[in-house]
Amino acid sequence: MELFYALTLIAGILLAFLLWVLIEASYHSFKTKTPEVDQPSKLSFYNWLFTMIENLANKLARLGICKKHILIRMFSNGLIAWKSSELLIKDLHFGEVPVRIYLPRSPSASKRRGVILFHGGCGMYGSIRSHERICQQLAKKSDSVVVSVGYRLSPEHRYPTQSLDCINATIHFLKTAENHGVDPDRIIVCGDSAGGTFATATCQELQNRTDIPKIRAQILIYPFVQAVNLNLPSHQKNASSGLLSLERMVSFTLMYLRKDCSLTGDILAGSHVPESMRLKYRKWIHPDLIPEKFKQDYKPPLPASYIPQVHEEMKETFETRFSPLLAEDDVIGRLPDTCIITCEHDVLRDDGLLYKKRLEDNNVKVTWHHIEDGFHGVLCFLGYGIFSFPSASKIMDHIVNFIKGF
Ligand SMILES: *[C@@H]1O[C@H](CO)[C@@H](O)[C@H](O)[C@H]1NC(C)=O
Ligand SMILES: *[C@@H]1O[C@H](CO)[C@@H](O)[C@H](O)[C@H]1NC(C)=O
Ligand SMILES: CC(=O)N[C@H]1CO[C@H](CO)[C@@H](O)[C@@H]1O
Repeated sequence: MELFYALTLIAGILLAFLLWVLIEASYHSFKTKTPEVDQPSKLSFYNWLFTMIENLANKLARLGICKKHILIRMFSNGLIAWKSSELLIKDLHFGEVPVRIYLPRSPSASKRRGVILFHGGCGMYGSIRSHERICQQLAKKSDSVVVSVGYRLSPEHRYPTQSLDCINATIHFLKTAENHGVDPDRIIVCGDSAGGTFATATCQELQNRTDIPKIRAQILIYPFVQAVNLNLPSHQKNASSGLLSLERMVSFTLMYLRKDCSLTGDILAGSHVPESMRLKYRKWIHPDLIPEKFKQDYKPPLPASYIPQVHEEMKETFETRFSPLLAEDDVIGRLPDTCIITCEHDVLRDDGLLYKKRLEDNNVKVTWHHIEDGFHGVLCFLGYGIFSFPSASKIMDHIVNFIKGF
């Protein structure tokens, strides 16, 4: 009998706890605006769900039950996907790095293209599993061999382990492509969000290597490319819409670098950037470089007060591995043909626009698609049927068309 009472009590406490989390999450999500995306109520629901999980994760972390990123990681992995019968799917290691390779089963007269994909998730979330549907569709629709890279995640593995794993896996693929029926001269790197950062950082770092084939092209889907200015028009306008609010982005960035989240306010204000750097990077990162049609309602922010300790703490954000937009012109100009996807409802929209401009100014061939009703992270819903969004399929079609050009 006593056991019964004890169990009821525990169940009661758990229920009350869940209810409390639910109410608090709903309160928060009512404060956020719903953008004019395709299917806004669906996005609101996901935003509510994500906020709820984040709150629960925060509470469990405070109670010392489990670290915050563990629960969010479980959520970001999504549901297990069916394996397509048109593909041969194998788990391998490229060097030390776990990868999953997707090989079309249909015979091919010649060697196929290869696509190496780095999943997004701020370097802390996402996995081979979270991008299973994306990779399967990519392999089938573009008739290419796709390699999904399971790089090690932060905070367990400190920055820049993620980049290094991506680079190592890419080198391995370039060297052993023929073993997988892939033409080593037709290998394309691809990534969404932070995966886009790793993709372009990989292209930058490998550009002068003469011992491996050259990367043929890069596909950057709403990439993160700089943390110098977090007051660009897209940061300002969409600060609290979609799944990635500006605050969430900055706090994830801090968690990724294993810094104290209390720095969020200072970073948002730009206190980590000394005046000399602000002037140096003005020619690459400035609202003046954003086309007029993307700047309605933009208000120049108040000048930030520079705090040397914050700069010291945030030094990594000025490395090109972290902010590839800060690479010099001679590096940018050597990058391969590029496809950039930007979404209108995305705090990182202007990162994509500024990187596009830099590439074009340095004579790199750029194919750009802007998804008017898209939001950050939308591609991760691909393949979930009625739970997905039309703009996810649009992005897939654009990248498949781009890949088919090689
Ligand atoms: C990357 O590859 C090099 C050379 O094969 C190896 O020495 C290094 O340990 C690898 N690094 C990682 C992070 O796996
Ligand atoms: C590649 O070589 C060029 C020419 O020497 C140089 O300007 C550029 O900085 C090099 N890129 C990297 C990533 O080292
Ligand atoms: C919710 C919100 O404000 N969304 C806006 C994001 O930014 C674009 C333009 O920069 C607007 O069109 C959206 O309405």
